Amino acid sequence: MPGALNFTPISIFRPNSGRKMPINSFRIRASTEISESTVDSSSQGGLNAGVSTSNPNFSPPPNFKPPEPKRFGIRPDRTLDILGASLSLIFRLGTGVFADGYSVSLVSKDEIPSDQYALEIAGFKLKERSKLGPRPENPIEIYEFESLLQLIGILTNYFAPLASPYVACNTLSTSVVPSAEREIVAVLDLDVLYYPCPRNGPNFRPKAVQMGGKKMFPYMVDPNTGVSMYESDDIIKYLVNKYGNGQVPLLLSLGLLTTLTEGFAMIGRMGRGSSYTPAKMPPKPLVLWAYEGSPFCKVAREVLVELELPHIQRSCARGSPKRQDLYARVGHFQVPYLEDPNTGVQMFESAEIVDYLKATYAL
Ligand SMILES: N[C@@H](CCC(=O)N[C@@H](CS)C(=O)NCC(=O)O)C(=O)O
Repeated sequence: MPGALNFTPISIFRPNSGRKMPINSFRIRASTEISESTVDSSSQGGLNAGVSTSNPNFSPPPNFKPPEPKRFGIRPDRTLDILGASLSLIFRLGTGVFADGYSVSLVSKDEIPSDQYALEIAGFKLKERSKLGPRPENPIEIYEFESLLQLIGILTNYFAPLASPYVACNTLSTSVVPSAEREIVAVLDLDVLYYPCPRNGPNFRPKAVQMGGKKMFPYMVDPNTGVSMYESDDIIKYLVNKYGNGQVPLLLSLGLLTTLTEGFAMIGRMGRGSSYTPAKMPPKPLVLWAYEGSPFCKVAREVLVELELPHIQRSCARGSPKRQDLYARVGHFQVPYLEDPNTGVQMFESAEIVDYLKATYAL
């Protein structure tokens, strides 16, 4: 049966101003320098490297058993967390939920073979597509953390001159808005090696300062080109020019409105993912299949950041072809999905992922 319903979302993209990459971006040697310190370099560069191996120094909690996946299910003790994390869906109008050029049609069940991923709704299946740009060979590397305080600081700086005419006027951009760059990563369907830099984090925060020369986050390194830079705005423009169609999503280019809506979206999480919880540093980055728009993924990722655990995010927003990769491998698609090459654990379910990470790594 042909598509009973076709839906292409209203374009939230608009051409950017055509500005090239910022001229003040500079080049550094990326991954090799980082790997010297804490993370096993052999695990970098290959996304699936070491996923099924484990390290004798790291083991899952006693009697650990991966939980059964429950799609869209919320563990009762986590309801408030998921509701809080869902605020971004409202304030950010779904930015970070759909991959670039997303379109969908509702088709009959037998139009999509059972070995192909497709979400089933009321006896129909969703046929989802996207139009993606050139793919980077190695994951982009980003040093960052969630910072509600940082955002409050930006807004205070912005509004202070309105209250006092004697204070110099500030301009506002999405420059250091922490979640903006995560949204573009989902839209462009990029895999990213995150180096979390929570407040008081002893490892990657000083490393980023050493590499880039400034105590500022996010800080991005593209090991494919050797380019590195600060400032969400510049990172976003660089990524859409290099790995997208050159157009910055409208909701990421609205200046004050972007900052305000990102801020409101973060309020629901009350500063989670911003401060360091002492933890063991594993030799290999964990792998999290996730995307920014998912509240379930958000709560899992926050804990990775708090514990300062380096992780590769395999982005798989709606329309991502990587959904099929996970489906083919595991026989089920659901995110978040965690692969820990340090213990050999592979698991679904956000609440249990949070418990697992704390039990395995927190000191
Ligand atoms: N009980 C799961 C729910 C996870 C979930 O339902 N995730 C959604 C994304 S927000 C998903 O993977 N949906 C499957 C699909 O879109 O095909 C958890 O807490 O992790």
